[in-house]
Amino acid sequence: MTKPVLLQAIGLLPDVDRALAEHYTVHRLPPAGPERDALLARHGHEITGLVTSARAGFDAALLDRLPRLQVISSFGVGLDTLDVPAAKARAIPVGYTPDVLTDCVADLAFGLLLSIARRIPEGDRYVRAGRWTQQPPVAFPFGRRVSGARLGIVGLGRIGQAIARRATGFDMAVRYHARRPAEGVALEFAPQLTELARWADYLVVSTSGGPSTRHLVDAQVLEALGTKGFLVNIARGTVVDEAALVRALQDKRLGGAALDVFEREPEVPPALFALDNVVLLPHIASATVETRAAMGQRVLDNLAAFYAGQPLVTAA
Ligand code: 8YV
Repeated sequence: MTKPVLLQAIGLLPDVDRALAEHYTVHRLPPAGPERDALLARHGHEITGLVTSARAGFDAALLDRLPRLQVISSFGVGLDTLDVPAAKARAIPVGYTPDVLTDCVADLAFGLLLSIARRIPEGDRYVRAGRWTQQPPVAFPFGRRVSGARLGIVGLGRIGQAIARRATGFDMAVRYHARRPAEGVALEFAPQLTELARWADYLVVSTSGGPSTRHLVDAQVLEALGTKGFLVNIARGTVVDEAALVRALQDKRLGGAALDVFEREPEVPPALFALDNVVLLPHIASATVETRAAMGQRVLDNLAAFYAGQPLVTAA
């Protein structure tokens, strides 16, 4: 039997790439330019499956170059870089990897929350720089309490709910803001995000990205969060008005921020590098050995299901 022909837009994990190469004929998509055009001109009409990721995405222009495309399998839960409507218009199912990463992303939200509140990275820098033993001594500043504090969650999908569950272990009061109240959830719903920010000690962003949430956390929301409040973002950089956030942090009008994602990542505003009231991570919320392996397996399982004539395990 001939193997189905795939286009792979991005390398995933060595094991997953090996499994793809074993079960399929794989063409790697070169970066935009003449090489890509040549590959698509030569092989575009053979390709029936596209492997991509939340980072690499796909657009309608690429689909136009793949006239026999039947299935897409994406590594990641985010859909903001995937033109799902364009795929739906062509009746192409889009697989993605929700659920398997929920716990690790929620764990990292708490890691960031504790890091900024208790000044953990700053304390690490203080010890390494020898400031603990310095004479005369330089006192390490106090952090802020997490247990029993008020947590506002922006977006109460799977990840937001997992963050809320973790908050119960810290005896936190939890409220959330979303487009509409979540069904079967006992938490208090905040229809106005600025009101939630005014109330909260910690505001964690866990909503999806894309045009509908762009700059949802704007200057007004940051002002409402104020010097008593901390912003944590494990969702998408685009949800926060980054320029307004940088200004608020520089002017000390916000307690602090802990960020795994950025508007133009991997570019991070250099103004943030000099500030102690911010914790910066390189988009690692799902990056554990276990979770990345599970995400890779789901990419394979979604493809295998499709080529066996079954519905995808998880389709967008
Ligand atoms: C990954 C993510 O970094 O799942 C997502 O949407 O943003 C992360 O888990 C990403 O999928 C890697 O491409």
